[in-house]
Amino acid sequence: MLWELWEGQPDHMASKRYDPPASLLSGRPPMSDTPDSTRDQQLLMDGIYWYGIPTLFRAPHDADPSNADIGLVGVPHSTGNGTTQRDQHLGPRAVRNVSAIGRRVHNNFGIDPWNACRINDIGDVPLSEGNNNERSIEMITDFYSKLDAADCRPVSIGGDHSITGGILQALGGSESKLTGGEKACLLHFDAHTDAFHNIPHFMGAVKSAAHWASYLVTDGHVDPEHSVQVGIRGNTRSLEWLDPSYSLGYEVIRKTDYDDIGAERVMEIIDERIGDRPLYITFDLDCLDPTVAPGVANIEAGIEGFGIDQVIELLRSVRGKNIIGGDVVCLMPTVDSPNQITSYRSMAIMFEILSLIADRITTGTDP
Ligand SMILES: [Mn+2]
Repeated sequence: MLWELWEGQPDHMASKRYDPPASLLSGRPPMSDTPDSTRDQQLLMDGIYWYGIPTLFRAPHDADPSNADIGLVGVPHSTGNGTTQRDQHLGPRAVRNVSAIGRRVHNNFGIDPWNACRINDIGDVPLSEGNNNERSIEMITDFYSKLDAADCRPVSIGGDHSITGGILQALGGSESKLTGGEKACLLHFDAHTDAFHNIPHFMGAVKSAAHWASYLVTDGHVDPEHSVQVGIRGNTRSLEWLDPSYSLGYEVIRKTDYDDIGAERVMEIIDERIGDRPLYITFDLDCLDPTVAPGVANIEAGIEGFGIDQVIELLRSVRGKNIIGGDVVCLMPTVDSPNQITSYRSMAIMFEILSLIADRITTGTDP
């Protein structure tokens, strides 16, 4: 099929090197100014994942957050997990390798996010002390403070879930520009609550992947009363494992609750809970069923997880809300299937989140 496309191209395809237009570097290719053949060539090549420089979604790389409305960021961090599931720092590179194919329009919203606003690949957070989790969380916070100061909304790929703690220490609370000094509300997709505070550390990691949803509340960065944890499931070590979430004030919708009450009611709860407060979306891939997303850390196999359509529906239900950013975490490329399906799932979720933000910017309701 692809070969037929090439066969049908004029001779110059065979004789000329493909030169991406300089305009691609700005992220705004002037399609209408170019001959159709050049445009088609560009679209063809840009959609091939193995071609070219593997930035996230083939977005222009620009480390200055003041040049972007939405900043795509990699957070190659894995020592916050506390267990031996340490390959999560390979997540950003794995998504970079496939995400060119995700540079698409959003048919459901009827928008082209890439032309609706400025979306750049800001790069990876440099974590030169990666084996020191606490220092790394500080460095993540410093990095995102610069995005917050520049009104740049981050959509990030981790990394283990401890990165969300570092990110929201910058994005939520009295110092935050993106929230206007308010705490952030969370829409938290996960098989686990990550709200443990009855133990001081998780195998040495203090601001760990198991603690972030707790200390962000007690330190004043997250508003639990207007946040929702959804998709929680699994056979746990303690029958009281949800108590920390309840005592902090979170709404918890287990996967079995979702099955019982249905998607419509869940979306109503999310809407009522969050309203139009500043919202941050954090998406742990382990909320998906292992057959849907096999390459995750801390896999939960005993209860069926979400399908991809179910989480996409829930994500789209917050369309129009004031989303200050989001992340996708816990990708384990080293245990993914050979066709890298979990990296593609990560790309798909990132695309939904960035499209939600671009849609709000496009419709002019962004504050
Ligand atoms: Mn989890």
